[in-house]
Amino acid sequence: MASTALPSVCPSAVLSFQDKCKDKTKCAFFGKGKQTLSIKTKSNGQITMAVAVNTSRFDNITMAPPDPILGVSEAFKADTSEMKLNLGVGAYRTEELQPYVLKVVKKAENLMLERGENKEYLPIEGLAAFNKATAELLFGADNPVLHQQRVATIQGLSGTGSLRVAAALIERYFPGAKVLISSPTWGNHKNIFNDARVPWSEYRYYDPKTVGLDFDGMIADIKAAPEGSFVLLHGCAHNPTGIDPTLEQWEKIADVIQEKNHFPFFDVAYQGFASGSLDEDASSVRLFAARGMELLVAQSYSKNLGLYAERVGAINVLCSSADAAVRVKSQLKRIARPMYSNPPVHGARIVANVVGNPDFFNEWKDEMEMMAGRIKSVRQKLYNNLSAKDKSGKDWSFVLKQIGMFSFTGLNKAQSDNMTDKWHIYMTKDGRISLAGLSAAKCEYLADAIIDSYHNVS
Ligand code: KET
Repeated sequence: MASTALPSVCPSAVLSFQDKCKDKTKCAFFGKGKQTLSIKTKSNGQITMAVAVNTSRFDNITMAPPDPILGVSEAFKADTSEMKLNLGVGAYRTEELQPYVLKVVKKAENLMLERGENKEYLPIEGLAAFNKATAELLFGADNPVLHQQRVATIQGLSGTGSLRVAAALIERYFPGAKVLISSPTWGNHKNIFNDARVPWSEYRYYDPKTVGLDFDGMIADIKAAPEGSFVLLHGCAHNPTGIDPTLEQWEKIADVIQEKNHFPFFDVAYQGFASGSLDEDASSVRLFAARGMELLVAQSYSKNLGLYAERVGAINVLCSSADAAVRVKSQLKRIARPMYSNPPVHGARIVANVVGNPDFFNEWKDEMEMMAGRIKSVRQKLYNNLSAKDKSGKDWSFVLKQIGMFSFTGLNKAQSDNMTDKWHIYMTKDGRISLAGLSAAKCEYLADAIIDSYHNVS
C-alpha cells in the first residue's frame, strides 16, 4: 500500500474517496476543507492525497454579536473623529476625559510594595481582611448581623463574578426557583442567569410616561411571582434608569417580599455613587437586614474605588443563623473552586488597606464625594443646556431626578444610532449615557446631539 498524507491532516478527516464522497454536497473535498483523498490503485494498494483547504471543526460556530456595553468601547476606539465621546461603559473619567486612579489607591499600593507582599494563592474564599472589610462596609461595622456571625462572605471576581457564584448557588440549592429582574436592568444580568440555567422573568420598574418608577407595577409583579422567588434589586443607583425607590418605597417592597416569602438579592455595584455617601447608599440593604430577612448581596469595587480591571468584589449571604452561614460559606467555596479556584489578591489588598486604615478611609470618602460631585455637576450642566437650547417646551427635568453614573435619555435605538453615526457620541442602544464619561466642556455638544436626535429622528 502506497500512502502519502500531509502531516497536518487530522485522522478523522481521512476519507475513502469512492465510499465517502458519493454525496458531493457533504464532501469537503468538493467544497472548502482540508481533507485526505484516498484512491484505489490496480494493485489494490491505496494512494492517499491530502488537499489543503480551510475547514474547521468550529465551522458551525456563528459569530457572536458585540457586547451591548463593552462592544461600544471597541467601536469608540476605532472612530478617528476628534469630536468622539465615549458615554457607553459606566467608567469614571476626569474632566480631561482620562481614566482616573484614585490617589488613595496609589497610596495603598505604595504601602503594599513597601511591605513586599507575596503572591501566594489566596484561600478559596479570598483574603480574610478583605472579607471582613467588605461586609462591614455593606452592613455597617456595628450591625448585629455581623456580631452574630450570620453573614457568609466570599471574595468574588468583582460584581459580575459574585453574581455568577450566587446564581450557581440558586441553581444548585433552589432548583426551579425564579429570579425576578427589573425591566429594564443591566444587560449582563440576563446572561448571568441564562448561563447558570436559572429561570428569570421581569418585573415592571420604569415608566416611560413619567420617566420615573412604576412603583405599582413593580409591587404587583413581585406579588404575582411564585412564592419563594428571588427578587434582584439594585441596592442604589439603578442601572440603566438612575431611578431608585424612596426609603418608604423600599419598606413597601420589603413588606411584599416578606409576605410572599421571596428572597431579596441585591446587586450593589455603585455604593457611594448615588448620594456620594457610602452609608446612605447601603441603606436599602440595611433596611432589609434590620427586618431579620435572609438575603444575598453581590458587591463590586469597580466603580467606587475605580478598581475595574482588578476584578474585586464579594458575595454576601445573610442567613438567619450562624450555623447556616457556615454551611452556606462552605458551599460557596465549593462552587468557586472548580470555576476559578481562588480570587486575585491585589485588588482585595487595596480594599482591605483603604477600609482598614482610618486616614485612607477618610481620603477615600473625600475622593468618592469628589467623583460623585463631578457627575452631579455635569448632570446639571447638561440639563441647563438642554432646557436653554430646546425651544420645543419638552421637559428635560428627568435628567436631574436621575442619580448615579447614568442618565436614561429616553432616546430609542434609531435616535441612539444617530448620536453615534452623526455626532460620534458612543452610548448603549437603550438610550443610556454614562455621565461619568462626560466633561463640563462637552455638555453643550452633547445637548445639541440629544436635541437633534430627539426631534429629527423617529
Ligand atoms: N451590576 C451592575 C448593576 C453593573 O452596572 C455592573 C457593571 C456590574 C454589576 C458589574 O461590574 P463589575 O465590574 O463586574 O464589578 N456595569 C458597567 C460595566 C459592565 O457592563 O460590565 C456598565 O453598565 O457599564
